[in-house]
Amino acid sequence: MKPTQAPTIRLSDYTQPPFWIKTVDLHFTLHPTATRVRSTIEFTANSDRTDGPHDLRLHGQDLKLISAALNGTALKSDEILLDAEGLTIPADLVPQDGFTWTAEVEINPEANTSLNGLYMSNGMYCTQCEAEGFRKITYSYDRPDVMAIYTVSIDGDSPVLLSNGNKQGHGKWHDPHPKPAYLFALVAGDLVAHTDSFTTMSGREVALEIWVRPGDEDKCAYAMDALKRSMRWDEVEYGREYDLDLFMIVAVDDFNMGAMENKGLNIFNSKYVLASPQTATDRDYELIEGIIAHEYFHNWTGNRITCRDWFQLCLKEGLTVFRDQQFSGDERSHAVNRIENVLQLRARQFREDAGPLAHPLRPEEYIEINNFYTATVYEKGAEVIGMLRTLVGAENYRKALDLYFERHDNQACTIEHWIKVFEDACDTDLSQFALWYAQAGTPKIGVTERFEGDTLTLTFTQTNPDTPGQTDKKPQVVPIRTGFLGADGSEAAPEQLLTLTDNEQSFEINGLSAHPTVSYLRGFSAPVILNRTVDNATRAFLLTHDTDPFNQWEAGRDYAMSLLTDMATKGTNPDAAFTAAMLAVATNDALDPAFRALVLSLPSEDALAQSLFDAGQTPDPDAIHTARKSLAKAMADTMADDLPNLYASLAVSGPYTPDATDAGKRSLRAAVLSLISKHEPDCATARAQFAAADNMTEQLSALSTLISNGQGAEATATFYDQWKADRLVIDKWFTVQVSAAPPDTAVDVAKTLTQHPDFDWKNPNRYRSLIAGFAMMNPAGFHRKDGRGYEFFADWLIKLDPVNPQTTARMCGGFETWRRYDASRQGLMRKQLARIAALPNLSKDTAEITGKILGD
Ligand code: B3K
Ligand code: ZN
Repeated sequence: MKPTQAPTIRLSDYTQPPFWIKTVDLHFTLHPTATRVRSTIEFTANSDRTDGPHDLRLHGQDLKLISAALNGTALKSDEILLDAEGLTIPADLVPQDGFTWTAEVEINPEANTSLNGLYMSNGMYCTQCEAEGFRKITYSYDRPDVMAIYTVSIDGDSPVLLSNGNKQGHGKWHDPHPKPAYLFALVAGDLVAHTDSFTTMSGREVALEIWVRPGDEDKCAYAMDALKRSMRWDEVEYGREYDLDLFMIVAVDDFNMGAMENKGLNIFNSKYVLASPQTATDRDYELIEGIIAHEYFHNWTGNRITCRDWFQLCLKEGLTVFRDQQFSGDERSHAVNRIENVLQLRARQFREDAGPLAHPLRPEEYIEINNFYTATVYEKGAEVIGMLRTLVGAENYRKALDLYFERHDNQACTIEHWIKVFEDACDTDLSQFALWYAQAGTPKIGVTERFEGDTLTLTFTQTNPDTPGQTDKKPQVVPIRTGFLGADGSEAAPEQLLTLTDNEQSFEINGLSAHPTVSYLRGFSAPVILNRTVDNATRAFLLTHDTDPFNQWEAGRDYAMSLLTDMATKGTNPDAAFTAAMLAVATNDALDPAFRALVLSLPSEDALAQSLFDAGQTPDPDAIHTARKSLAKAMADTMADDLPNLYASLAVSGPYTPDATDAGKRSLRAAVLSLISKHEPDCATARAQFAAADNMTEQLSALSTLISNGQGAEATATFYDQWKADRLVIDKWFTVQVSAAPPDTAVDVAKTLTQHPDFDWKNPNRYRSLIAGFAMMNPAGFHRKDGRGYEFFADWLIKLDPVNPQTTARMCGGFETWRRYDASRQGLMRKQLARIAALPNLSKDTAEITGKILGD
C-alpha cells in the first residue's frame, strides 16, 4: 500500500473516554464562507476511568479556533495544542471532576466539497455528520459512545432554520433525547414544507414536515404516505412509538449517499424523496418507500440504541435493513421482495465477499470508517438477523427485540449486547452463531443425496473460504429450509429446517415412498453459495412445481446460468426446453406478473462472470455479453407468437399508481417489449410506447430498448428536450445512454457525455449517473480489450478524489473484480489502480481502498 500518514484504528484498542458529556449548546451565525459556531459543552468525570489525570483531547478538523475557555476562564494560545485532527489541553489545566468548555470557531461551508460536515447545496446549508463529520463543525468528542442532550440556536438570513428535536422558536431547537454527535443536523435555506400529521399509538399528535426547494412541493405526497405507513408499521410490528413532537425530512440535491437518520431531522438525497408519475419510475417509488422506512426505523435501531464504536456499525445497519425489508415485504409482495433482495445481495455483497475488499461483518480495523458502509455491513448484516429469526422463531424474535429495547434504551451497544439479549430471551447458546460477525467470506455448501428403503439421507459439506487476513475458518451455523417434492409436484414430506453446524453433516428424512425432488434453501434461508449437482430436467421440474416461490425462481435462474455458462465457454446453442419453460412462465396468468418478470430476466453479465470465476474459469466479457444476447433472442423466437398478445394484455388502464400490482404488470411488459424488439428491425413497438407513455417507467423502458437496439438517437434527443429542467430525470438520461449503449461504443458515448453542459460532475448523483452507469452497468463496454474503459474510469476517479474522497473511494469498487479476468485485462486494470494509488495527496479514503484492491 502507498505510504500514508493515516493511522489504523483497531477494535481491540477501544477504551471509554476520560469524560462524558451531559449537554451541548450550540449557537450558529451562518455565513457561506465564514460561519461562526459558539459551543458550550458540559463535561463530567467518567468514574470508570481511574487511570487519570487526563488531558482533554477534542476532535476538530478544518476549524479556525477563535477562542476557548474552561469554566469561564479563557485559555491562552500556548495552553491549547492544536493539530490537524483536533486539540489537546494538558491534564494539569483540566478540572478532573468535570467542567464547562466554551469555544468559538469559524468554518467555511462553501469550500466544503466533501459533503461531510456543514456544507452548501444550491444555496442551502446542510450537514452530514455520520460517521465523523461533527468534528468539522466544532471541537468536541466525536464518537458514538458519548451521548448528550443538544440545544441549538441558529442566526442567518435563510427563512427556514432547522435542527434536531422540538422547536422552541424561530431557529431555536431542543432535543430532549441524548444522542451521539453523528446524529446532529442543521439545515437552513429557502425551503417549503409539505405537511401532515400522525397520531401515535398512545394518542400523541406528531407534526410531519417534508422540506424541499420551492417548486418541488408537489412531489412529496408519496414520501409522506410511506412515512406514515412506516410509523404505523413500527408500532404494530415492534411496539415502537415515535418520541418527539415533530418529524422532519429535508431533500437535498448534493448528497453522498441515500439518506441520513439525524434525530427528528432526516436528510435525504432528493432522489429518494421527490416523485411524480411522469418523472419517477416504479423502482424509484419502491426505493423511496424503502429508504423512508429505513431512516425512520433508525429512530429506535440506531438513535435510541446506538453503537459503542464504529466497529459495531452492523448493529444498527443490519438490523435496520432487516426491518425495512420486512416492511417492504408486508407492503408489497414477500416473494418478489425476497428475490429482489437476494439479487442485490449476490450482485453487491457476494461480489465484495469474493474479492479484495472482503471483511467481516464486524471489522477489526479500519483506516477510514466511511469505507465500511458496505454491502457486507448492510446486506449481509440483514441476512444474519433474518437467520437468527429463522432459528429462534418469530415469537422468540419479538421477545428478544422487546428485551433489547427495554434493556438498552439510551445506550451505546456492541454486538455482544445484541447476542446476549437473544441468549437471555430465548434461552439458547449463540456462541457459534456469533461467528457470522467475525468471519468474512460466503460459505460454500455442497450436498449429496442417498435414498434407501424409505429414508433419504442428505449429506452437506460446508467450506468457509479464505479471505484477506483470515484463513482456517470454523464451521458456521447455516439454517437450510428444505422441502421434498413428490413426482406430481406435491409436498412428499413436511418442510424441515436443517441446521448445519459442522463441516460435514448428514440428516435423515424417513417415511418417504420414493426419492423426492429436494428443494434446498427455501426463501434463501442463509447467505451461502449452494453447489448442487442437478440436471436441467430437475431444474425445469422445480421451476414448474416448487411451492416456495423463491426456489421456483431460483430454479429458472440456475437453469439460465448453466446454459449461459456453456454458451459463453463452449459456444453451445440455447436449449429449447429452457425457452419453452420460460414461455410457460411468461404466459401463466396464475403467477404474479412481477414474479414472471423476474423469472424472465436473465442473470446479469457480472453475475455470470463471478460464477465462471468461482468455477475456476476465466470469464470473457464479450463472450458473456454475446451469450446473453443470443439466449434472449432464442427466448424471443420461441415466444414470437405469444408476445404481442401478452404485451397488449399487460397494458395498465386508468391513471398511474405506483402500487405493486400495476408496477408488476409494467415490469413484465418491459421484459416482453425487450423480447419483441428482437424481431422488429425498426423497434416499432418501443417507438410507439415511447411516444404514448404517460409515466417515466414506460418512457424509460422504451428508451432503453431503443438505445440497446441502436435505434435511440431521436428518442434520446426528444427525452432531453422534454426533461432538461428536471435534474433527477436528466440523471436517468445520462445513465440510460451509457448503460444501454452497445459495448463497442459505450466508452465513446460516455466520453462525449462528459462534455455535455449538464454534466455537473461535482454533484454525486450526476457523477454516478454517468461514471458508475458506464463502469458498473455496461460490463462488456467497461472491460473492452484495449483498456480504454479502465482508463476513462480512472481519469474520473482521479478528478473527483480531491473534491469528494468519500464518493471516489466507493466508486473504486468498480475495479474490485480485477483478479477474475485474463492476464491482459488484469494488467490494464492494475496499471490504472497503480496510477491512482501513486497520486500525491491522495485521500486516505481512496488510498485505503486502492491499497486493498491491489493487495500490496
Ligand atoms: N447511516 C447513514 C449512512 C451514513 C454513511 C456515512 N458515510 C444512512 C443509513 O444507513 O441509513
Ligand atoms: Zn441505515
